[in-house]
Amino acid sequence: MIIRKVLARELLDSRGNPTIEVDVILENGSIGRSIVPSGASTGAYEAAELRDSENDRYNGKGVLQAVANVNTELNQLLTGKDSQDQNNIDYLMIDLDGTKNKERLGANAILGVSLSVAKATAQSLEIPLYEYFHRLNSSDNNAPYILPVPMCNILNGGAHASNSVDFQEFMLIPVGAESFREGLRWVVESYQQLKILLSENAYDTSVGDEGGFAPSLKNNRSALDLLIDAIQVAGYTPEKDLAIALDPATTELWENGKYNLASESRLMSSAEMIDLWIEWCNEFPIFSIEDGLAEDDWDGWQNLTSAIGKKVQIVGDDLFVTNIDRLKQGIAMNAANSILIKLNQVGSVSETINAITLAKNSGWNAVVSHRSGETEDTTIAHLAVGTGSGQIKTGAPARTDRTAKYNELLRIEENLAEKGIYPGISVFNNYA
Ligand code: 2PG
Ligand code: MG
Repeated sequence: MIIRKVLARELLDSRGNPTIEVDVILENGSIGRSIVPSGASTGAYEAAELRDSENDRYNGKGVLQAVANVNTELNQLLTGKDSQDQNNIDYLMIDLDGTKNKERLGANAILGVSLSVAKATAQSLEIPLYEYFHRLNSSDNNAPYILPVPMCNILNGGAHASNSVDFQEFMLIPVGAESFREGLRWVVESYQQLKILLSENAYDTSVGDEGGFAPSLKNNRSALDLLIDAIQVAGYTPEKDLAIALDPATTELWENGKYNLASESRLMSSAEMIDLWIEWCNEFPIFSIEDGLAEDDWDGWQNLTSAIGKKVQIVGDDLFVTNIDRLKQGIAMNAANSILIKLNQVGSVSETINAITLAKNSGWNAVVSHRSGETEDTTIAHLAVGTGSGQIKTGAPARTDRTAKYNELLRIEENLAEKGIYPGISVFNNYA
């Protein structure tokens, strides 16, 4: 399957910021197309997103240089290459870029090509993308297909909203459902009830970047009370049916060695932050905490994991940035027990799959994730199923940039029928 042409264009993400779309066209006429997402609460160790910062189009956020890099250097590099050799293609691009964090050509440019090569190949093989990822991920074609348990962000704060809530994401996980479809419905019904509860209590029902409601609450903890109420009013049982996951994204709160909870005028040490998570986990059915500590607070991560890592999923996002070297360090240090997986944090399909494989082989969980700036692209739904990661985090069950992924998972579940397994609570067995 020979690559005929690679070309890119600039279009928009869900925040109205420019992003890059890449088409890969094969000699046999197959086409792969993908759009790259973009974060707001980005980690310092992420691969570099190339933006045209020196010119004032789109306030310096244009991606014309990244587009040009695809249309010239990457097109030249890959024309005539075999699209089925994903690893070779990814590493050819990484070598041509020549920097540690893909800053020369841009991780956005490289990832767009990498994804579209995989999609064009899947189309050429006449198989769904999730099946192609399954082949790339595993030598065993009979390995089961696992639908991801969704973590749905129904209340937004932090860098994703302009309300008073310091912590970024309050999510529901349908651990007790029998299927993805059923679990998603439970979340949707709770999300709708949350809106009613907010209006009844005279809170704002506008939404944040990921489609969750973004009310200004009296303190951070009230978000948890509201989630529990919403679950119950919707007719479900907290913990048994729907558990809670948090992404407080505390790198954003880290200032001079302290965590600044501005809405509560509290400056907290790492130890105090850990105490807060322990207290909340004792009081609420919180099964997962992502970025409970900042990206450089390695001691804090070790302390948190040794305190509650046997019963709570401790997920590193900014800490690991889908980077296998940082993940190795985290595993060696017992600094967490799970990793968040974002394709654009590392910038290629092969490196992403390598990180998932290392996590799984080390007994860690891997949660495939969207970015806060998203598009209609549904690749991560296929990645989650194809790699059997077992979990996906892709925002509220509202707004097309978020529901596009959930809807794709509904189609995939239907397509897989009895070949697809919804793992439910069992993804948390390591921490039971
Ligand atoms: C996160 C993500 C996605 P962003 O912190 O996990 O929810 O946010 O894309 O802004 O980094
Ligand atoms: Mg995060």
